[in-house]
Amino acid sequence: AAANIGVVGLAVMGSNLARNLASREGNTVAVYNRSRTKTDELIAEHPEAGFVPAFSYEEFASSLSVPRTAVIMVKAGGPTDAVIDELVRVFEPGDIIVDGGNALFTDTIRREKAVRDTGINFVGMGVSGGEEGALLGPSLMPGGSDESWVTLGPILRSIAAVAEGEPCVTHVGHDGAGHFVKMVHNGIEYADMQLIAEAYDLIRRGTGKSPAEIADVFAEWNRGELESYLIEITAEVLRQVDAATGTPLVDVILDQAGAKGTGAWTVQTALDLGVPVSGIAEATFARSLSSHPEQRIVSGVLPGPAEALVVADADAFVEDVRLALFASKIVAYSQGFDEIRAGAAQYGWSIDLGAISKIWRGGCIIRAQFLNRIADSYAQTPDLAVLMTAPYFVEALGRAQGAWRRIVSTAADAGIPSPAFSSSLAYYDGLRAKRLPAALIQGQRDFFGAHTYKRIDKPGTFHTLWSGDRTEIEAEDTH
Ligand code: NBP
Repeated sequence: AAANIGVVGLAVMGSNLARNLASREGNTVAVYNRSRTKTDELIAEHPEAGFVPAFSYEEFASSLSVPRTAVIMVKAGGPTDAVIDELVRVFEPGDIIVDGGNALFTDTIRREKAVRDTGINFVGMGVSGGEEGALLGPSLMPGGSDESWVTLGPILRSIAAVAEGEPCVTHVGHDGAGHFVKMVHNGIEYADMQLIAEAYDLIRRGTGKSPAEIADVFAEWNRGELESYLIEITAEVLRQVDAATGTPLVDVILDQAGAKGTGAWTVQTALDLGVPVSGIAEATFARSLSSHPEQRIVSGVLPGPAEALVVADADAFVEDVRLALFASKIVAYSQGFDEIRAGAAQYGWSIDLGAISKIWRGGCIIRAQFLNRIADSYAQTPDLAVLMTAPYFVEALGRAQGAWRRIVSTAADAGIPSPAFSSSLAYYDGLRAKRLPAALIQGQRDFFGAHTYKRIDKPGTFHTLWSGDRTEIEAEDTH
């Protein structure tokens, strides 16, 4: 038993995570992959890592010191179940199995329960930052038991990204909490990317700036309150020139966005929880719309506005777009944190929302300055019901809302789709509204289904006899 930690699954994520682990003082890493070639290659290419290779699950188990700790990095779904079954067969009570793949949190809840019955600990862990993060320092979101965290905590802290002196890892909560939070992270990432894409599109169509000029705009934004990895890489992508054609790369990339499904999971889960995550939903649907060429009517069948967009003052317009982006981004994060709060309540997890914002400051795709403001907000008011009502965000939204409204209405007038900008603004105004037309919906529901309604002026539940004399009666509160 020479190794203190093992990795199963040596594709790009697993091999990089294994190398990251091996580079830390005190770690000896056992490695196993279903097909032998990946193991052989890793060992040959990285002799400095001192890996302990195993070629069967039995050999893998016996190469690990007790309690055995192994991180699975294989394809999510069936492959993960297959590996868990094998590890459960060769591991013993007290050992720890960590799934670092992109599992759906309900699968993690199921697996944790099943594995727990054997006395082995199971930890579902969200890993963000892609292959580079896995190698150099990811943001890690482990769930699982308190007992496993005692062993795992120091190891994970040593390999995680560091932001402002703090490792980007925290024990998120029990069973599926880590994968839940990773899922929402990805949902927020979808919203952030869509918002940036809408900003780019508006600037390009509104001012006629070239992609390289817009790259300069994003580089400038990255020096202010929007500073983030996604803004930074946006500038890089916009500046890239296609070697074959000499045109901006963004102009030769097919405009159909792919997705691996975590955005959809975030939205599906939010629907189940009854949490409006409209920014994330619009971002997910915008990718779907883009990737259905047979439905995209580009031949002028559907009429658009007669007038093209004319922007009189390009600098003022760009600043308006920046503020609209910032405000919409606040909404997207606020909705995402709201979903985590609701998920925690539903599944009985105790999740420190401030700690989550801190572990996203480094290593992961949505890393941003802005997350410090979220951490500050939860430090001030831990049970904040709506993140964006914290003083910092109220000030920012107040400063941005005029520009936000101008941009959404300009986009609508010009026929430029801005689903994430406009739905975020609608959400914002929905939260602000003193009275919502939900009252009318309750009236309609009572009319066709006797679903009853409550009144603003007295307690109780009521029904109007719509098909009778239309008097109101007091009703049982059954709906
Ligand atoms: P893949 O998701 O491409 O999975 C390939 C690995 O799964 C190989 O090691 C393969 O072994 C193994 N595997 C399969 Br497929 N079926 C197996 C089975 N039945 N038993 C044992 N092993 C099996 O690898 P990846 O891109 O490195 O991602 C690993 C995990 O990390 C995934 O869950 C992914 O969603 C997650 N993740 C990825 C990223 C990213 O940026 N790529 C970021 C965060 C998380 P073989 O070599 O024998 O075929």
